[in-house]
Amino acid sequence: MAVTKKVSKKTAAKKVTKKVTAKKTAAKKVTKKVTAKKTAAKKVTKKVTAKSKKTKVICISHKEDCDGISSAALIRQAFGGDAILVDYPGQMEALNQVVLDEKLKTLFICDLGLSKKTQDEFIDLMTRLRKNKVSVTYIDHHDIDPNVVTALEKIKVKVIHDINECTTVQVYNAYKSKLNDHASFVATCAAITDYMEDRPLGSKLLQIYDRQFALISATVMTYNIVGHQREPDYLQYLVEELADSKFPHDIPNTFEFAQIQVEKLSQMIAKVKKGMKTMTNLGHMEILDSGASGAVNFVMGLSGKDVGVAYKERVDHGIYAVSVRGSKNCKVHLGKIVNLLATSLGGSGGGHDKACGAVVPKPKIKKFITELNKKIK
Ligand SMILES: [Mn+2]
Repeated sequence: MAVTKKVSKKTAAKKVTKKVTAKKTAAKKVTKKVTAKKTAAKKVTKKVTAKSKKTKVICISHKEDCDGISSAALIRQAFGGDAILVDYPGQMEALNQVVLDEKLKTLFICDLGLSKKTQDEFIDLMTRLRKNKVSVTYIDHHDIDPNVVTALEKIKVKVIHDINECTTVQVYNAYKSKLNDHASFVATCAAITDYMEDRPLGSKLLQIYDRQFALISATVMTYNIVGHQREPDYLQYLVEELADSKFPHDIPNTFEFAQIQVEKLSQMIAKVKKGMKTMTNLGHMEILDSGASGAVNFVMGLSGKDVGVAYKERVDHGIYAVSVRGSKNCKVHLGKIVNLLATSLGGSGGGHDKACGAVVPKPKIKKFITELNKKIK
C-alpha cells in the first residue's frame, strides 16, 4: 500500500510540473491541462471500478533471436507496456494466458509465424480477444496461409505482414512517428540477423550506419540472446535497454559474453566435422550438448550439401527440436516443405525459405530426414 501511495505522489508531482510548463507556453496546452484534470478524475473512478477498466499493453514476441527481441523493444518504445517473450512451443500457451487477462487493452504479436498446426487455434484466440474489445496487431514476416490473413482481417485484427522485411523493420516502418532515431539502428541489427539487410527497407536502414559497426553490434546482440535463452530476466533486460536506445556495446559485458559464445562455436566446428552424416541432398547431425540452431549452419557448410539439418532431443517431451538451413543454391522453400512434412508426421514446423525449424515426434526423426532428402532434390 505504501508503495502505491508513493507512486501516486510522484505522479502527482510530475503533473504539477507539467501544469507549470503548460502555463508558460501556449493556449493549446491549457486545453491539455483540462484533459489532464479529466484523466485524473477518471483515475479516481478507476480505483473504484478497477475490474472493468482495460489499461494494459502487452507485446508477445519471439525470444530466440534479435528480430523478436528488437520488435518487442520498439513496441515498448512506441507504446509502453510489457513484453512476454516466448519460443515457438510456448507461443500458444502465452496467448491462452493473455486471453484471460481482463485488464488487457492492446496486444501486439511479433515475429511469431503460424503453422498448419497452430493457425486455427490462433484464429480462435484472436476471435476471443476481439470479442473482449482488445485491440490486436499481428506483425510478422514468416510464410502464412492467405486464408489466415483473411480470417484475421475479418475480425479486425490489424495484420502487418511482409515476407520481404524482418519484423522489426516492419515495426519501425509502421510506427516511425512514435520512435526515436536510434530505433532505426535497432531495426538494422534485426535485419542483419534475419539475413534481410538486402531488402528494400532493410538496405535503406543499413545505409544510415557504418556496415562493420552494424554487423558487430548485431552479432554481439545475437550471441547474448542465444546464450541467455534460459534467463528470462536477462532477455527482458535486453528489451528494456534496446527500448531505451542503448547500443549493444553500452550494455555491460555483452562483448565479453560474445567471446565465450564464439569459443563454444569453434569447438562445435570440430564436433560437426566428426559427427555429421550425409545423404544425397543434405547433411544431418544429432546434437547432444548444445542447441540445434547453433550447429545447423556448420552442418550445412561442412557437409558440402545445400541443406543442413541439426536435431536435438527434448528428453522430457519425447520430441526432437529440428533446425534446417539452406544455402544460396537451395531453390526449394524449406519452410513450406518442413511445415507440411512435420505436420504429416504428427509434429509441427515452418519458417523461411532458407531457414526453418520443426518439432518432430522422437520415433519419426529418421523418417523426417529421409523424406526431406527426397523432397528437396
Ligand atoms: Mn524474424
